[in-house]
Amino acid sequence: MSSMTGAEAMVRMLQLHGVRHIFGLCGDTSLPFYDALARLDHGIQHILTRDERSAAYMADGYARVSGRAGVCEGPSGGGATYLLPGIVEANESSIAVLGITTDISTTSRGRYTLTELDQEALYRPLTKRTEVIDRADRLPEAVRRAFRAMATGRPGAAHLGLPFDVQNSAVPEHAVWAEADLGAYPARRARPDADLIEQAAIALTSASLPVFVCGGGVVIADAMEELDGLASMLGAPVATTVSGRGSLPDDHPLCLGVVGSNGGTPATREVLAQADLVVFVGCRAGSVTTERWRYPAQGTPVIHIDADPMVPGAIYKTGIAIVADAKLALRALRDALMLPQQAGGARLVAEAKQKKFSAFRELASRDDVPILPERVVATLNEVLPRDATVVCDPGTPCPYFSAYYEFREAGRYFVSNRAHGALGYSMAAALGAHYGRPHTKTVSVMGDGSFGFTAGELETLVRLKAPVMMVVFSNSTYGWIKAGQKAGFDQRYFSVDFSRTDHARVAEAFGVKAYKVERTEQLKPALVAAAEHGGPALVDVVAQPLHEARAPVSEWVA
Ligand SMILES: Cc1ncc(C[n+]2csc(CCOP(=O)(O)OP(=O)(O)O)c2C)c(N)n1
Repeated sequence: MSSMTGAEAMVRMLQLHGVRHIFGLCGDTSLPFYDALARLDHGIQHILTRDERSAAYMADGYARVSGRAGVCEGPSGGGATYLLPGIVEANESSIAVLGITTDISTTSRGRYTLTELDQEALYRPLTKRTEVIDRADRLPEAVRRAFRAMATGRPGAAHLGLPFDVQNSAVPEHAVWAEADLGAYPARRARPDADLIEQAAIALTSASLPVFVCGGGVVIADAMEELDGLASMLGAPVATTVSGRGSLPDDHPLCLGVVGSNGGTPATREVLAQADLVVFVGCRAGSVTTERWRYPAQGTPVIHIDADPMVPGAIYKTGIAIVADAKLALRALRDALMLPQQAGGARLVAEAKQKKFSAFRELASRDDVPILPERVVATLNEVLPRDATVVCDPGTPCPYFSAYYEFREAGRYFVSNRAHGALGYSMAAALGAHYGRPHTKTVSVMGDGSFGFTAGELETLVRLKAPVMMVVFSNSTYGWIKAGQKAGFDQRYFSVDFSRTDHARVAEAFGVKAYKVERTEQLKPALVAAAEHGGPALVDVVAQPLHEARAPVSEWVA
């Protein structure tokens, strides 16, 4: 019987699932795995990172824009703990990410071996599936289980632990096979119940103003066309969560934009408040989207479509709960509707947008120093190509780009880590997104707090010559928290300010093309030059601090 090593089998199993990129960082327990990657012919590019947190964010960014599982890896001990933030973000955001951590030998357990920890216990609450592979002959089925867990039902993250001795043990070749459909997600989609679709179609036809609230699930399920068809037939406004941006293009007459406390505005909230039927699609209706469960008001009739059976009914009394894939459910609903309705959504959407954008445009036209965030968003919107992907960190970027950046394509062109909102996500996620969609422009927008978390990856961007553009809102404070102290704690500012860093000079020292912008007349030329630069480029914008800005944020505590 012919065989290969566990490390070789892992490489082959990834290859068979269509993996083309692995983001990771080396360690002693990973040596056999790295050696297999070095020796075998597999077509997988290994992207060496400077921090495992970044590796996981890269895998996440890659998976979000490509619809394929993202893979990251790190060694035992510190590598396993550093990979966690990205794994949990992906899991809670329903993104298929596989984290591989190598581990000490099974025979060294319990002997105070350097880096020993219970990896399964560590990853269990944070993933759909975790497994430390104790027997090499079971490695292929463990990898298949991980891909099945990531791609089916509600997608999410999985973890595999790969002990050192297992990497060197024999795996029979006949066990090494994969079901290639599991490399993309969602796979094996659940169809909706026909009776519930009929009931929902009746409810939609009877409502005078149905309003959709779409979460990330619509784009994940690639249900944009079906949503457009259904909403257009009804004349119903389509609101989204932050992660749901791209469910419709922003210039669609029914696209209301973001609702909720982070990126929602009074004008978008007013439309939602008028709904006599709310249809949540691929959306958890969590604290941010519903402004702490207040909009829509409790008691509003609700239809909820979600792949996860635990979601509908969690927050709102739900008349019709459809547990199914968003694409299949929306298509079935559209087919079940007999005649086009006219809910007048387009007029309401146009009025709301007029209100929302008139205040924005006034601020965006000002030449204030420090530069207003509105000016940065508006100028980037002018400068970037229509299919650019914008990856935003928390702080100033997320609410501003959620509310005001106009994405003209349907699909995943806006990426933000909305499950946990950890600082320092966007630079790495943007690099991953670049590999997921290499022929379009990718932009990371961060606060200076986030820059401090992730600056080491500037070297990665330079080494890879990745044409990722970065914009830093430099305000020398953890502005979001300062804004919370202003709004809820009587302006008792405590331990939120830090000193100003010259981010452009830091970036230059790494070899990044960089621009420092302090006045509005410098802004557009710098953004144009950075966007056109063929390698990594950073624009450091000295910006109005968030606590002084008119941010589209209704609650600073989510
Ligand atoms: C890892 C992590 N720690 C703490 C927080 C809490 N937090 C949310 S926003 C924020 C401030 C962000 O500061 P910065 O990146 O400078 O952006 P600004 O708000 O100033 O625009 C902090 C500390 C977080 N989101 N992530």
